[in-house]
Amino acid sequence: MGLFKKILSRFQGGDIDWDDLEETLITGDLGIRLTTELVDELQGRKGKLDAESVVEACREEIVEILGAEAPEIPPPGEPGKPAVILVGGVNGVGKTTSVAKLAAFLKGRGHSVVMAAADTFRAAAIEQLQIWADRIDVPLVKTQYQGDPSAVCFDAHSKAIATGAHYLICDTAGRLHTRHNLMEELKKIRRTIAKQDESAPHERWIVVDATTGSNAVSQVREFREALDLNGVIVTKLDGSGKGGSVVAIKHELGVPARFIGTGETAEDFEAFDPQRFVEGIL
Ligand SMILES: Nc1nc2c(ncn2[C@@H]2O[C@H](COP(=O)(O)OP(=O)(O)OP(=O)(O)O)[C@@H](O)[C@H]2O)c(=O)[nH]1
Ligand SMILES: [Mg+2]
Repeated sequence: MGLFKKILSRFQGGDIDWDDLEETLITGDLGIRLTTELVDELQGRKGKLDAESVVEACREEIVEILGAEAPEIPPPGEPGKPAVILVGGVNGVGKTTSVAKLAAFLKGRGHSVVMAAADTFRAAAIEQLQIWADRIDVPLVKTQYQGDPSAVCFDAHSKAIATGAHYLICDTAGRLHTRHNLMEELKKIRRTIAKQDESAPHERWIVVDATTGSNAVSQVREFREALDLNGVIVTKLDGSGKGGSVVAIKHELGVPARFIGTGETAEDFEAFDPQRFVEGIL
């Protein structure tokens, strides 16, 4: 049951139980800070809110945080100057799958795409992306296991430039945001990509798992520090997680959601739409 339907059913016909509302919002992964702000704001409003209007008010507040307009799809690069999308995140959140889905999404819009297999750390990772590359028919640049991830991205960037591709999407190894040396490696990948185009990577995104809850905020905080993030992909929204953490992420860290993953196939992927997202969690 959606977060807000739950609130509604609890308050049906009665007064609003603010503690209950607070608990529901926290359970929905909006985080303590945002929840407290939201509840204070609603309590401070003139005129009595009833169960219906408190849900509507929450909905409006959340849409306002997310921004009513859907964030733009990254524009394609010019020939010889591909748009570069660097994708990071902690282990197992869905980075590789999302890179492939995004490649298929952009290809489906008529663009040419190159992928880089810069997760050289996990033995099966290169093979995993190669299988995707064959399936969606997108060229992949890779190296051997334990190769240098920065060098793979550099080579892939060269190839994307030489072939006039519109986009380059770089997959990276899962890394804990608390591991300093691994975060430094990510910065190095970014600097290496900038060598052939100082404006690249244009998009620096983190993938977060919708079922992770409020730890997602700390993940984004650390990756933002390393990569100056400008986007989030939220995966596994087909599972039990409502993805409320993206509201806290936008509110506290200013990093907007860009795409969502809703399953394991290439089609289970769409551009983030704040209005629809809020309907979904309600
Ligand atoms: N249900 C569901 N499963 C997903 C989604 N995205 C990814 N997965 C699954 O999650 C698992 C991990 O996905 P990967 O793409 O390998 O994750 P990763 O972040 O690249 O993992 P590492 O490279 O090991 O850090 C796989 O079984 C995927 O099929 C999604 O949106 N919904
Ligand atoms: Mg991976």
